[in-house]
Amino acid sequence: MKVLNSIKILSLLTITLLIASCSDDDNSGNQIESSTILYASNNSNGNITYYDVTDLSNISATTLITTSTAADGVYYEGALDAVIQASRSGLGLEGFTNISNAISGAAINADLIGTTDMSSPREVAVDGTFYVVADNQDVDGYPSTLDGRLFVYIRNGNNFSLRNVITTDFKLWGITFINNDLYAVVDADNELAVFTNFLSNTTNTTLSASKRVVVEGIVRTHGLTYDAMSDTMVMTDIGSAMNTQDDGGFQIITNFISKFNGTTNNGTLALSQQTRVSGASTLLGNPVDVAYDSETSTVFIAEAGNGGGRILAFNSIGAGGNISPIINTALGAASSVYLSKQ
Ligand SMILES: [Ca+2]
Ligand SMILES: [Ca+2]
Ligand SMILES: [Ca+2]
Repeated sequence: MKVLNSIKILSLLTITLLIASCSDDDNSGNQIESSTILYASNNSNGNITYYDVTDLSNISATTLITTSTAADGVYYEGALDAVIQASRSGLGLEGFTNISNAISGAAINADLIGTTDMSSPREVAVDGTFYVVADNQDVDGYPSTLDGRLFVYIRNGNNFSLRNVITTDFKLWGITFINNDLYAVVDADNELAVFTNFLSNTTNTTLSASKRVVVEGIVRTHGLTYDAMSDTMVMTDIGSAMNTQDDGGFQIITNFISKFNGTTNNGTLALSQQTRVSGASTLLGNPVDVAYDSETSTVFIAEAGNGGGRILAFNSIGAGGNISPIINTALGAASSVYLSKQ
């Protein structure tokens, strides 16, 4: 019996080894398998939801319970396996490490924390250990004078410390880095601004944009994202903030750097150089943030208004127009999205 058992174990071991070597063979020559994860924040309950969107026809959602009741500016830091968001109830950055190990429905505690300096934090843009947060609270008490603030934090270990605050002469919402330059939407308007070498401004100061261009076709922009691999910028258009259901859209700008650099300061980037998606079928009312996957040419949207809030995705965009989303999943008062390949 003992011999027989040994033979069974040996043959099982052989089969296991064979399976292992087979799967190794299957993987050799192919790309390492990776997951595509979309992180989302919301202003309905402040929890973090992430979606495995590796297979767009079979997405799964994980929700993690935070102590915040409203949040924006979600970001994923791979080195820490951490989700960071700007808490609109706590008025500071908060981060949650080892996020992949958390089980859906679990309450999570912030272990990346910092000072609570802000009034109305929105989008977060990250360059290395620098975290910049756009705050859209009126600065000087006069809403008629357009302004906003960019809070520059440095992450040191598990702590965010405020380095300096830049006051802008236009209203803020979405921001993103392209190398050393910080691009910002001009909220309540149809313009895109850039601050070149933004982080070289190390003191508390007031700063005008290095350049602003009108993005033709947009009524009121809010969110933006840039994909360096494909040199693609995507900007959202909320139309009227009062119409939460069907007057929104987004515009894709390919060969972005040359088009932006080729437009003069205060000049217009023509709609004919962009692809616009809008219309009732899109379910775009107030699309407040956007992410882009150039591998699958997929645009992901945080839609704050339509149906109470949704996460939407679009591909096969072609010439744009009134196309239907390929993903439409409810997320109350969705506020931001961030895409990560892992
Ligand atoms: Ca003001
Ligand atoms: Ca709208
Ligand atoms: Ca975002």
